[in-house]
Amino acid sequence: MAKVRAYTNIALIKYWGKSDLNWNLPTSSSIGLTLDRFYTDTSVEIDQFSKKDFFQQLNGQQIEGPKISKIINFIRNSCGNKNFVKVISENHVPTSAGLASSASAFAALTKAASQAFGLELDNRELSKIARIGSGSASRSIFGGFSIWHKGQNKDDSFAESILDPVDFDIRVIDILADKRVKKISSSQGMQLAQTSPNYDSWLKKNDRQIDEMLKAISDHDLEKIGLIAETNSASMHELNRTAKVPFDYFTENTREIIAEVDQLYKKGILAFATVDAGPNVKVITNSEYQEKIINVLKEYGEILVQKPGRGVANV
Ligand code: 2P0
Repeated sequence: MAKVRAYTNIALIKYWGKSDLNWNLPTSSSIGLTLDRFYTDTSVEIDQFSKKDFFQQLNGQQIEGPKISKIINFIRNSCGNKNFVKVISENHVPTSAGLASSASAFAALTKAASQAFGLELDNRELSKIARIGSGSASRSIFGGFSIWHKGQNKDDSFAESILDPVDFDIRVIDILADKRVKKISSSQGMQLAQTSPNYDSWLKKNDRQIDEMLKAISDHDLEKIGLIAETNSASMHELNRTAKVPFDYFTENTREIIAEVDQLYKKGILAFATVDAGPNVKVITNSEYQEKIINVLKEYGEILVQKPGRGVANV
């Protein structure tokens, strides 16, 4: 039996579109930062006597059966072992608050399943398999900053480490202002966004921002990292508003919190807002400014502060 823990990651340069639905190939490369508070523990055990796979989610959250099967079948086929497995998974991610658990869930499942089947895969190979379950999971294989290269085909779309451990001061503050589950899943949202007339120009801008972000990380320049991430997030949400069927993850709270973050930055506080496929804002900052930011934003909801986290590992 193999048991693995993987953490969630936040996208600084977002993945927001697919070029191949079956292999989950993205239209652009993306950059993430793995964090240290939310994680998934998954165990996989070969059951020689079972006639089918068994999946269990310990904390009552929904099981994404077809996607789990896709990963298990891929690993089973690649090692020629026909046995069935028992998968037990526990998410320590507040999914009801719109925080994504799929990145940590599929990263943990991929490493645990490959170990259970006796495969010794490096992190690059693991990231390709995790990607099939959920794109952002490819980045959660790694700790700290990582990049998921879009690639051309299923074999060269992988993630790799940029900087781990992170040797400078960076914090991500989650404001859990809106606890409703998102109405439009990431996969649906991306498909709609790809109908925007601005999609091609968004892709070109993303390519430029990848290079700018890599430089900002290598320079340890928190302000540049924050400014690029903020612009990148804003343009992802603008795409959604210009889709053929327009939609918006933002709520009134989202807009108010972003306005507060802008005001803080104008007062000289390093604070930058980024929003994923839900209404909740995450603020990029450092330990020097975190208390000032929390003081302003705590009226909007529960606050959680995260630091850079580790890549997949056995527990
Ligand atoms: C990201 N998101 O880069 C982007 C930014 C949300 C906004 O990847 O369809 O669960 O399973 O590959 O990875 C969340 O979507 O999507 C996501 P699928 P995933 O983190």
